[in-house]
Parts: sequence; structure tokens; C-alpha cells
Amino acid sequence: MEQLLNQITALKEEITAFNGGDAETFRIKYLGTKGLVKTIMGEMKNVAPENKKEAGQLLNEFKLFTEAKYSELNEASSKSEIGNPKSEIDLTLPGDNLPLGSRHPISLVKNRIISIFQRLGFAVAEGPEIEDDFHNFSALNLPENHPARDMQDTFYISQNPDWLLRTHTSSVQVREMQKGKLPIRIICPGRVYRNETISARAHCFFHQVEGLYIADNVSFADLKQTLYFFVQEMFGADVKVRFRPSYFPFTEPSAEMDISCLICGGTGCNVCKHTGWVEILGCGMVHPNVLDNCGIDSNKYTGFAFGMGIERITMLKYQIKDLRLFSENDLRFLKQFTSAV
Ligand code: 2U9
Repeated sequence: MEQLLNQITALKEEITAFNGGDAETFRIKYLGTKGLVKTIMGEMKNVAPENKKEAGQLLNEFKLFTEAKYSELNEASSKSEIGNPKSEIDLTLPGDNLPLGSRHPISLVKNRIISIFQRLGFAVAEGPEIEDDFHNFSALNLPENHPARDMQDTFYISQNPDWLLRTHTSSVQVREMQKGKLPIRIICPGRVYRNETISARAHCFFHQVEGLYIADNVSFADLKQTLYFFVQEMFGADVKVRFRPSYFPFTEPSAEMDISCLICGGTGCNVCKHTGWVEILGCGMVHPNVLDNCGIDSNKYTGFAFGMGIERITMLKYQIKDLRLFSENDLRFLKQFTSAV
């Protein structure tokens, strides 16, 4: 018993004076599976039965003493990482850079288009991508068997012959008109679907922004000035525009708008097929049948509408030659675009 007491006293002194290494060295030497605390605990078997209780208490107290010293060393070593040249952690190093993503070019251009029209008082409206025949076709002066339906090869949904993937965002405008609140001044951005063979110039889905303005006395002059403002803001003050007569079932009269070629400035190049002009959108005055189909009195109100493909605008803006790049998710392509459109 006395021998045990002497051993404990000697070890306590040694531990108090310990400065021979870090906390881990201490743990291995005293508290590890082959450490001195374990060894001295083994001495219990040599203690006489009448002293066992007292020896047990002494050993326990010694173990707690050793563990307290270990915690103390641990705490001291974590504090000393800062400014400690021996520390394995260099807290003065700059942090790791988190890779920041960038917006998709289609989103950048979409947001730019939205902000231009918002300045003219247009609100953003959205609607479902799965539509019914009425909102996508019939309301828009495209009755069943109308040949113009073939202009937009449609994905139908097999569960119900009335359901389809919208071929344009015009169905959103129809839904807004049905609400019956006038005037209406909205733009409708969104994804649309057409059953086309995928190539550099076509895909089975793309993105549109369509616009609609219905009020008293809306004229073709309003349409021209609105779109002229858009083009100037989007492509710069030097860009020229021209309107060509066209046909759409939902507008009458209808037109397509071209801008002077951004590449050659109008002198002729491959991009504009040597015409000096590139087409960017379709537009027109909303057909009276469409107003009536949606519950708006065509004798009282007039309106204009327009539609553009965001991919097309983006390709012109950034000189991108292949539509497939937008959906391949190749980071080498996507990383090139910043928010500065
Ligand atoms: C309502 C009434 C009329 C929207 C219009 C176009 C002309 C047009 C195309 C441009 C390229 C579609 O993305 S594209 O393939 N769009 O030419 N869109 S007028 O007319 C409407 C819309 C809604 C109620």
C-alpha cells in the first residue's frame, strides 16, 4: 500500500511538471491502453484485501487528476495554433475560394428583355406549360383542322387528347384576357415545346417572350414605337429596324420585324445572308376573333401583340452559331457569360 502511495505521488509530480510534448504524446504516455494509469491500476491485485477500498479511491482520484491535465493541455494547444510557427494549421492563409456559378445566357437575356419592357409599364405574367387545346389553339383563332396548326408541330399528352405541351406562351395571354381586367399590359416569358428534329437551328423546346397590350385606342403606331424602343435598348442606338407584312392567325394585320445586321452593320455578310437584315420577332394587332373568344369586346378595345424567341436574340447578341450549345451544359460554354449584357 505504501509502495502504491509513493508511486502515485511520484507520477503526480511528473505529470504536474509535464511539458515534454503535445497533448497527444501525453495521452499515449499516461492514458493510452498501455499507458501508466492502466499499469498502476494493475497494482490493485497486489494490495491486501483490507486496503483495497482506500487504494481504489486513491487510484480513481489519480485517474481524474491525469485526465484533467490532459484537458488542460488540449485546450492550451488549440489556443496556441494562432501565430504559432510550429502549428500544423496556418490560420494566416487566405480561405478557399468557393467556385461561384454564373447565370445561363438565356436567363441573362430573358431578364434584360423583362427589365426593358417593365420600364414601359409591362408586368410579367406566367402560366402552365401543360395546356389545353382551347388556350393554346382555339382561343387564338386556330380552330381544329386549321392548317396553321401544322406550323407548330405539337407534343400531345397521351392520357387526354385535349392536353398538350404549349407551343407558345400566347396561352398565358389568353388566361389573362379571360380574367376580364382591362387594360392589359403584360409580357409572358417561358419555355415552349415543338416537335422538331434537333439541329443547330431547331430544338424540341425553346424560350419565348411574348407581349400583349390591350386598352382603348391601341394602334399599330404604339406597337412600332414600343418595339423600336425595345430594339434600341437591347442592341444599341445605331440599330435600324424594318417591318415586313406577314401572317399569323392571331393577329391582323401582322408583321415581322428585322434589325440591321449586328455583324456587318447592314453591308451584307454570312449571318444576314447578304441581305443586311436579320429577323428578330413577329407582331401585329390582336385579331378581333381572339378578343371575342377571350370575352373582350372587339368593338370597344384594340390591342397589339408580339412574340420573340429568346434563343434567337441571344444568338444574335453573342454571335452563337449552334442552338444545341444552350442545352448541352458544357461549362466551357456556360462560363463565358457574365451579367453584363
Ligand atoms: C394573343 C394574341 C396574339 C403573339 C405573336 C408572334 C406574332 C410571332 C413568333 C416569333 C418567333 C414565335 O418564338 S417564335 O417562333 N411569334 O411571330 N407572336 S404575334 O400574338 C398574340 C399572342 C397572344 C392573345
